[in-house]
Amino acid sequence: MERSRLPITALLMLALLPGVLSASNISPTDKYAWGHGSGWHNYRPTGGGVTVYPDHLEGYAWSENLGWLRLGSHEGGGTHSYPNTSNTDWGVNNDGSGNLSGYAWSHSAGWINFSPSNGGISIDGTTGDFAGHAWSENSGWLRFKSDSAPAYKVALENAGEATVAPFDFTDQTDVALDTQVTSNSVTLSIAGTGPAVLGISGGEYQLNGTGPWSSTAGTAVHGTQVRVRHRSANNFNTQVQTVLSVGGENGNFITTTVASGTHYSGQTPASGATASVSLSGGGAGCAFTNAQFLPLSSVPEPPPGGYDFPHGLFDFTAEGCEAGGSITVTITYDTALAPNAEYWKYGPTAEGPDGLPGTSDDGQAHWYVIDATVAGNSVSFSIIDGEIGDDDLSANGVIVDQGGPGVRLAATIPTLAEWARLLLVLLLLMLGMRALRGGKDTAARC
Ligand SMILES: [Ca+2]
Ligand SMILES: [Ca+2]
Ligand SMILES: [Ca+2]
Repeated sequence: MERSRLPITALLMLALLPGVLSASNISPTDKYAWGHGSGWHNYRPTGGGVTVYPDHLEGYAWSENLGWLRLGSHEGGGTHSYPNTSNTDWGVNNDGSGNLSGYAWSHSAGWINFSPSNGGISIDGTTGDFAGHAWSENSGWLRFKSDSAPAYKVALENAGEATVAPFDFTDQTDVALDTQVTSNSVTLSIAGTGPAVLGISGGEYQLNGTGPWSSTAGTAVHGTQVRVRHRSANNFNTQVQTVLSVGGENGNFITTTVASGTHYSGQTPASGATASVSLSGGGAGCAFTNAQFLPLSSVPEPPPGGYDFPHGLFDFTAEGCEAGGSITVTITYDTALAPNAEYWKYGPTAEGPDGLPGTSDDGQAHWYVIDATVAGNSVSFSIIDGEIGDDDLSANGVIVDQGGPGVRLAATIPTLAEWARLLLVLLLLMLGMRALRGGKDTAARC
């Protein structure tokens, strides 16, 4: 770099007092370096101040004897690196581990080299302390730390803490149900010397596009790329959110599933096996807007005794149907249904539990059976909008239902031991009756 061409431009820049400056991250107390030929150098002076970024330094220090020292030609923070090849791109760089290099400029002292032969400046990643010597061509060595009296140093404020720039992930809509969805990748901007602590809820994260996916805490440094993923909801128009926290900043990733569909599959609550459901009829736009398998406990009344519900209940809402139209729902389970299975529903009916119109229980919810066809693993039933089986009791293009196949349990068959006990009781009864008859005979003879 041709140093001889530099001073004029630099002089012009230094002729102006520092203008709008980003807040210095130098300690308000540990802010002095010492120059044998130039006295104290204040790295956080009033009206100036130096800011250390993970890749560069910028801002102004003040020397009583030399005036303003500028740490780099760039201002405004962000990501920056000084090539130090011309009179417009000079400054002090940070290699990300606290090792400084490049040139600062002082009108009085000329170029100040931060990585000279036999010297050099580094910032401790834990304590934030600067250490070492820089070299000024006009005023000699500048020392940044001394432990002997008078002890002094330049140090970072809040060393070890990281300041993370706000970030977010792009949310996604109309995603498929129950599917792994991966977010866009975000490059983290982190100031400060320490790594930022990273945490996640509701998903997993991956660093730099190749590492393992993790759901436990970790750390990130400036420039780390991160993306997150989660499984989308297994219902229509339903959100799932992942929140990634990095050093106190949160970014969220929200997916919303498609609004409706005529097919659904999910795990049944009783067995955990997957069952699939399809809807047909009801007109072109008629589709599930809610679909889920639920346990029996999801309804407020237990099902009738003597029935087993091996697959729990299927709960759905179909919308966009023709008013008064008929839909057919077919549920296919992983195993064959008992041939005597009936499709039980829990919900309100026009006539209520007593089955009679015009009585006080009309419209009340209860358990009842609707017509259904059982074939192998499948059960199929039809519901007319507003008729029996439609919980909203209204021909409004919406059909609401929850129910499931109930299988009548076989009557209990006595075991062999129970049979033996029954025979014994019968025998005793017979003997008792004979004894009674014998007594009567005796009495008659007397
Ligand atoms: Ca977001
Ligand atoms: Ca009634
Ligand atoms: Ca309806």
